[in-house]
Amino acid sequence: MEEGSISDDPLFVNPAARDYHLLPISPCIRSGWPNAQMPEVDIDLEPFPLGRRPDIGADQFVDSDRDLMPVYWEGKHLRTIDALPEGDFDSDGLSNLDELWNRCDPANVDTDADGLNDGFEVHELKTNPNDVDTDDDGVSDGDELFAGTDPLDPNSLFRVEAILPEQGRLDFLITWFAVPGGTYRLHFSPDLASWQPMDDLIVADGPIAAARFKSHGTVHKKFFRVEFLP
Ligand SMILES: [Ca+2]
Ligand SMILES: [Ca+2]
Ligand SMILES: [Ca+2]
Ligand SMILES: [Ca+2]
Repeated sequence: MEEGSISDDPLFVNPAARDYHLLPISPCIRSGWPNAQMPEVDIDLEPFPLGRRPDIGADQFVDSDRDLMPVYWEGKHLRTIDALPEGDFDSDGLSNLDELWNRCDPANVDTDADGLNDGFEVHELKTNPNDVDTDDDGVSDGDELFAGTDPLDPNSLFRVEAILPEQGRLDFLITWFAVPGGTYRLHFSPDLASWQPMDDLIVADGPIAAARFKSHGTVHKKFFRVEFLP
């Protein structure tokens, strides 16, 4: 590998949000070619260093108060460079420094807008505070918490499992993935526009719950949905 080049993850602050600044542990820091022709300032108008190797790329990691939070990041999010790493500017339970490590916004209590505070996601739920659906199963972390499913397990989610016709398609048995002990209600619609809740509440006694729908032969199309009652 040529001097001044690396093949490691450059560890940008938040590439998903197009923030290509360097994290404090980025391998780019002080790995630039020492004799490179450098511009006078980087993307934050901070000067390139004199007398030492520069950082690779368009950002020079500058942390003049040595609190591990780069100066540009403190200025951009906290409007000061005097924020303390152990402080919690937005009072969301996640320290300013941990906001940086977790690619969060230190001035926003719920960076990924899934209804759960950054600190609660990191410290309690162990979900990614910068990913609305940590296990990529199509249901947000917040909705999974609400429905009682595991936001870290893509096989654990609240959805209908099967709709089984009975009695020559007059009746149907609807089954869904449930939380044992959870309470549910089946809704029926002939047209996906008007929905009719069934009278009976169903309490799941295992991971699969079921309800039977009797149409008495009066409707042709049938749609179902299941409501979770917290
Ligand atoms: Ca915080
Ligand atoms: Ca935050
Ligand atoms: Ca969140
Ligand atoms: Ca999920």
